[in-house]
Amino acid sequence: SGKEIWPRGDENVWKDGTRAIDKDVPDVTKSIINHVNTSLARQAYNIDDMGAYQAVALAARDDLLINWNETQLNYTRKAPKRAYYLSLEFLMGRTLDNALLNLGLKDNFTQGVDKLGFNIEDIIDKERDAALGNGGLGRLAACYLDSSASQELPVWGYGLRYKYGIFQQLIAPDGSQLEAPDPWLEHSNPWELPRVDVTIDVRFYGHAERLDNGKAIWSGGQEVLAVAYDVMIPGYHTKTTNNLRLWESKPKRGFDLNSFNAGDYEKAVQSSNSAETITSVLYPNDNTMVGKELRLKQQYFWTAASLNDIMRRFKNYGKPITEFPEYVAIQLNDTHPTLAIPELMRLLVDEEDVPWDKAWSIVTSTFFFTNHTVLPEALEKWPVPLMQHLLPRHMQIIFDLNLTFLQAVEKKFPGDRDRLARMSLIQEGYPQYVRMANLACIGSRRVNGVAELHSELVKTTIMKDFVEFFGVSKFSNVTNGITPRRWLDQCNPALSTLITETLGCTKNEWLKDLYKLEGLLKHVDDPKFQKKWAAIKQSNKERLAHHVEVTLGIKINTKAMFDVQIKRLHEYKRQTLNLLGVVHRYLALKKMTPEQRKKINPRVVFFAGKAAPGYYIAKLTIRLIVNVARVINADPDTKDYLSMFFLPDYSVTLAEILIPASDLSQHISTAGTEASGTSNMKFCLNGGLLLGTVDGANIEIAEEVGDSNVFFFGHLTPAVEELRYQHTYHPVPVEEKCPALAAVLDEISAGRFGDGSVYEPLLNTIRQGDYYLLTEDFDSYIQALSMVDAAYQDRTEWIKKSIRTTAKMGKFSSDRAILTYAEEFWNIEACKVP
Ligand code: B1H
Repeated sequence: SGKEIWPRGDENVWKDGTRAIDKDVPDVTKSIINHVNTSLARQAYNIDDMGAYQAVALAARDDLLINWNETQLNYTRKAPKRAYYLSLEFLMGRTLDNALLNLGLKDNFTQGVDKLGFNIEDIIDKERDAALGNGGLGRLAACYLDSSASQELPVWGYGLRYKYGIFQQLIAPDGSQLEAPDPWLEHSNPWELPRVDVTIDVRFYGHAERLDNGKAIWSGGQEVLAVAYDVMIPGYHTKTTNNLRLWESKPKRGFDLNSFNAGDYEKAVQSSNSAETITSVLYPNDNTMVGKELRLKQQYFWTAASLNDIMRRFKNYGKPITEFPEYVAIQLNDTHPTLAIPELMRLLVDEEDVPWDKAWSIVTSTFFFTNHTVLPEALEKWPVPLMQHLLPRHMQIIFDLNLTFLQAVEKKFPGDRDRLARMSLIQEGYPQYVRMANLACIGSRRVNGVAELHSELVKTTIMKDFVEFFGVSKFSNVTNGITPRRWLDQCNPALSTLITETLGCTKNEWLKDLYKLEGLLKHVDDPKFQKKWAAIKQSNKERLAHHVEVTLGIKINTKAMFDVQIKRLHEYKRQTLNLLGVVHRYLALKKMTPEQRKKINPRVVFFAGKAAPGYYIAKLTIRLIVNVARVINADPDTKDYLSMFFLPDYSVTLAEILIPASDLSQHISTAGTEASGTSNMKFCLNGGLLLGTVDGANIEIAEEVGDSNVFFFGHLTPAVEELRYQHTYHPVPVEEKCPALAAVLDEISAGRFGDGSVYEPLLNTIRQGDYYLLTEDFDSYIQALSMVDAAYQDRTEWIKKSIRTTAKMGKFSSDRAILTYAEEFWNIEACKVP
């Protein structure tokens, strides 16, 4: 006791005890059995798959923890510049399989588990997804964490520990979507470490009293506690194991003793309820802003806790506060964490006594902002009265920043009042609104979009004035990427093995340098290789068919072409276009003679995806898909040639089954609306061909794989605005504009797939206004589908296209993307664990 030098006691005893024990198969079984007996208090005589999963997870976790500790200690010792990825969503999926593969222990665990009488895949299947995200934005954050750790970069994620992730989707007997809560934490979660000692006080409401030189005191209101939960993020074949810190909200005092003693029990518990509500649920909207007060509370709670934590860690470095940006870079994943900007100003000015201008220069050297959408309905703006009430000090800071900023704009563009109104952080009106994208832009060092086309659109539309003010060099592009560990090695192990055998390098080498896939090109014409390639696709299709048979009780023809569209339901993504295309095909098949039909390649169309619970048209689309599928699948004339399925409750785990099984995937958004898309990359990496519009990352995929290996259709982005104008001011009836589409709509209205009147609101979005331009693109879509049919007739040529596609996907590794952020924005380097 009283010993100042750490470690206490005998250093060698500590060191000897601190090493990974799960190495060979006997170590693995010993560790699993130990966890069965001690952590779970069970025995060989009463352990089922679920228990085995828990014990195996704990055994794997032991190894992760050793690495995690070493990594964090190393960061503390070397004190490198660190980057922080602030995201309200982390769509992680399952962890066990990924952890075993990254640790290089999958084989030993497979054998160990086998010796104990279990099957590793059954055990893996017991895990629930961590689904703390809506779609692409959340999954991108998860891929970036995997790549950061794999590249040994000192990067932490910060997010919220929602008690309920994205809702569970059920399909009612009438075909409508129902939502149920996702209680993912019901069974204990072995992948998180509660840090009851790491807590931060977060204030809401109260009042802000101005002092001189820009400072203020914020007091009163309500304080809640943020408690840290740490999630280990292992890199692939490296010791580096990074951290994802998720905050949970707790009441600061369990009971208000005054109210309690006065006999008002309910009031005493109420304050604790409202504190706990903050992190209770993920808002289920993708690409849409819903201005709920609780959502704003989530955003502040999370950014305040994260920034305070980051500040505390920076202070441990013992450097002067002015050097903050030399040690800290913070990436804002869309505008959701924009409050971090006024929050850092508040910390610096009010608590660290930094002069206002110096504080602003620290802030604007620290933050980086990624925009993920140009859709107007997704741009965040918050009512000033709401923000005033909830965050009075931050509202002051925003007004003060706005004044200085607009003065600078006025100086550069004298007398341009319209420009001032457009660029202001405040949108005038009753009420006024705070424009979060404007604030994120002026508070950040760099602003980027997520694919070439999207980044151009950011510069020419929503950020046009800001480009003119700051200069174009502040704005750039980082095309999204995906991790090839999860999205090839883990979800498609047979293909991964074939690739390794073929490339003549280790799996580790090509998974960390994905451009090596180009080595497959030499083998495109080798019939033996083609045969192996095709056999793997076939067995993945059978795996999917098996899954569908088990979950839906339906048998699928695995010789058919598997045509897949899986993504959040949204009008701009145009699932309706695909659906109407299927109906068109169905009607054509019905008109054929049995002889004619025999020449048709059978096709199975898969849909999956969730609709935001309040998005009426998206939910109606699901209902129509389900009911059209019922009719088509039951029709004896056509069912051998065309069938269609809506797979409920789309998730990361379901994607891992669907993607390797697809022959064709559809990414058919109205040009200019899908910022990037990332599943397009996943399908192509797994040798599925792409049918899409000239939008988002589809364009760059085509650039890589060559136009002859993708199927493009539809109008281009520059035409969209003009066409929309025509639809608004010079509408032409669908019957005239696109008779083929009109015929399809009429069949639906006439009740061919159940009561047509139910679907009128959906059909009317096309008949009137047609904002997403289905009538403009339908004919070329149908044409593209026949090109797909023609191409599929020549199976060898199709397989060659498939191989070429995989071979040219190197660019789309999230390692490339994260290294771009690290080198061009954050200025951080790899920090290797010795
Ligand atoms: C994307 C979102 C998004 N863009 C608001 N924007 C949300 C906006 O809960 N909210 O309020 C949630 C999500 N998500 C997606 O990001 C794009 O649509 C994709 O094209 C892109 O690939 C993905 C990752 O960059």
